[in-house]
Amino acid sequence: MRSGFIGIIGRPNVGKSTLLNQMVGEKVAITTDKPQTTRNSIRGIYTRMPSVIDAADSADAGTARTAGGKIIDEGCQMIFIDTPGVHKGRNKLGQAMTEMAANTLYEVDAVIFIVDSYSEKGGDRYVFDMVKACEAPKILVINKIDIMEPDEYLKIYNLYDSAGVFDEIYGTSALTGKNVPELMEHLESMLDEGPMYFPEDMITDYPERFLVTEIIREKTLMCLDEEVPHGIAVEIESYEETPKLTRIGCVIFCEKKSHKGIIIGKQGKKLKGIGKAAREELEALLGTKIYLELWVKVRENWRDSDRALLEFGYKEREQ
Ligand SMILES: Nc1nc2c(ncn2[C@@H]2O[C@H](COP(=O)(O)OP(=O)(O)OP(=O)(O)O)[C@@H](O)[C@H]2O)c(=O)[nH]1
Ligand SMILES: [Mg+2]
Repeated sequence: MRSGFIGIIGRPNVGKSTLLNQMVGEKVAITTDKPQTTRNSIRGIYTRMPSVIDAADSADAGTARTAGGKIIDEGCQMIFIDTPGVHKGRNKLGQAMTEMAANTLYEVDAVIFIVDSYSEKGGDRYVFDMVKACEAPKILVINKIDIMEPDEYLKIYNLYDSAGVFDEIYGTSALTGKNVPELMEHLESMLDEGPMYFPEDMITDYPERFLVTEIIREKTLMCLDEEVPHGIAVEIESYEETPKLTRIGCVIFCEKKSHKGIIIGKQGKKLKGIGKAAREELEALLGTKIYLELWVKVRENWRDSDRALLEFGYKEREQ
């Protein structure tokens, strides 16, 4: 089987997490229209088991055989690593996020650099230089072709093609799936023979509790505008599993008192909506009935607090 780790890197909001979900075929990472949604490196696993046909069905002898059968597909496991959007961090959270993305580049067998618009300088240039410096083979993905003018696509293509850094360039729509199978086929061809790192039915390696806080954060971000989303974090206060029901209590943190009011909404309506949407999705994803209780608390400037970053899982403890 071919196997390996593939990093997905780019500026915020270009569609990294949407592409990850499309390639894995399940929702592994949350996605929103707000930049800087992803705050951790998130692994999504695609596995295609080897397939063998019976000796009895195999007409031509002498070809590659396993015990009694002819291999028709040697199988593949690709572990995709979605990363936080690279940006100029104005606080410790932003710096930790960009660091996480940069570190991923050094632990993968291939890199997908993803862009969604034409820009020669600024942030795209910065990420491009990061990607260029890493040793793994690289693919450029020009995403959102479903809403991109052909002229812009061509400009992006020419800009990066002339750089001579990428093995291949794909135009995709991570949203509709256009050209994603072709991209995956190419990625597979870039990987060497390797072990199966994860069991066949595993699509991610993060714990259920992480999924819970992420889904709540997604639903919260979705109903907020502008400044508020960046200061949102979700923490589990209680988690109790019984055979019939999982009871979960979570705190949504924000940075300002005025934000708290916005999240709760008139007569608590907004918070209720967040809770309902999160509960419904979690019940579907976890396959169990859920009782979800949410509170909103203010924690000023938590994005500049090392302690808060550790507590919320946005920074790893130094060894
Ligand atoms: N039209 C269109 N929209 C897309 C496509 N891919 C992603 N989007 C949208 O772009 C927005 C951002 O997508 P994400 O997948 O969250 O982007 P990201 O790069 O992971 O963003 P960060 O985690 O913030 O760095 C969402 O609203 C997606 O629905 C695409 O191919 N076409
Ligand atoms: Mg993302």
